[in-house]
Amino acid sequence: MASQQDIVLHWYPQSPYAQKIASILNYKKLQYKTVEISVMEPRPLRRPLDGGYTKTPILQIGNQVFCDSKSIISELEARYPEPSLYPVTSSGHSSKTLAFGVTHLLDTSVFMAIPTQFDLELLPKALLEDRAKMAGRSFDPAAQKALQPFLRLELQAQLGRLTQGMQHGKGWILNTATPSDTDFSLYMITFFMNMVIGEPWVTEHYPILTDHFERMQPFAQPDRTYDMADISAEDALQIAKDQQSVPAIQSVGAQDLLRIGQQVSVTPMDTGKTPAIGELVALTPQRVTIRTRDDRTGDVYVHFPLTAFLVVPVKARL
Ligand SMILES: N[C@@H](CCC(=O)N[C@@H](CS)C(=O)NCC(=O)O)C(=O)O
Repeated sequence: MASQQDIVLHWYPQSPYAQKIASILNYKKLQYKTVEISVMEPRPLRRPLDGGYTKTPILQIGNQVFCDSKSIISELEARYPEPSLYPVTSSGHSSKTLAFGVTHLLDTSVFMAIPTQFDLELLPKALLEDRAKMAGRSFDPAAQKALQPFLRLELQAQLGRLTQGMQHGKGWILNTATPSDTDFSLYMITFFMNMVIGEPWVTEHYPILTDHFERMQPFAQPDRTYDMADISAEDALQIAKDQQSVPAIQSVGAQDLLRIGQQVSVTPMDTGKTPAIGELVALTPQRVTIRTRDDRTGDVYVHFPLTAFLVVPVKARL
C-alpha cells in the first residue's frame, strides 16, 4: 500500500449525489481534494480513472477509484468508521437494514420524481441531449411541461408518505441519536428539490423537510467543501500514478461464472448504461473490482457495487 493516499472527489456542485458524498466526507472530518468536472460528457480526462463509467460522483483514493455512492460510502465507512453512518437505533438495533431500504427508496423512486419538475425549455440543448442519452429515452419539453402539474402530484404523494413519521425540530429518520446514511440521502433530496422547484415552495409545502435540511447543515457543512484544494484533472491522474497500490480484496464465489483475469464489463442497470471495461481482479458478494491501465495513471483499480450493476464477460456485453 502507498503510505499516503490522497482522497479526491470528482464532482460538480449541482450534482445531488456529489453533494451527498461531499457532506459525508465533511461529516467524517476527512481532508480531501476536489476536481470540478463538466456537468456532461465528454470527460476524456476522467476516463482513465473510471474505465468508462460516466456518472457522477466518483471518489479516487490514490489509484483506487470508487464508482456509485453505494461503493463510495461502504469504502469510507470501512476506512473511517467514526462517526458511523449506521448508528444504532433507539432500541439498540443496527440501522443497516433499515438504511438500505429507506436510502434505496430515496435514491431511486423519490429522486427520479424530482427532475420531472425541471423546465426543460430553460436547459441548454446539449445538456438535454446528454441527459436523454443517459435516461435512454428522448425528452419532449412541451409534453413534459403539460404533464408537470400531474407529475408533481405523484412527487407530493411520495413526499407525503415519506414525511408522515418525521418530527419537527428533532430526531433522525431511522430513530438514531446521530444522522445515518438515510439522513444524508434525505438531505440530498431536499437539496435537489430546492434546486429544481425552489426553496420557498419546499418550505411552504414541507416545512419538515426544510427543518431536517437545516438541522443537517452542521453535519454536512457544505461550505467546508470549498475549503478543500481544488485540483486539475491532470493532477488527479498524476496522483494515481504516484500513489500505486494493490487492493487487498479476497475474491469469494462466482468463479464458475466469472474468472479472475478475464475482461469484463460493469454496467449500471438503471440509467447511464455505459459499461466500464477492464480486467476482473476481485469479486465479492457486494463488490466488483476491475483494473485498467493508462500511461498517465499506471494501474487503476475501479470498484463498483454489485447491487444495480451487471457484470458479464466482455463478449456477452449488456
Ligand atoms: N446510482 C448513482 C447515481 C449517480 C447519478 O445519477 N448521478 C447523476 C448526477 S447527480 C449523473 O451522473 N448525471 C449524469 C452525469 O453527471 O453525467 C450513485 O449512487 O452514485
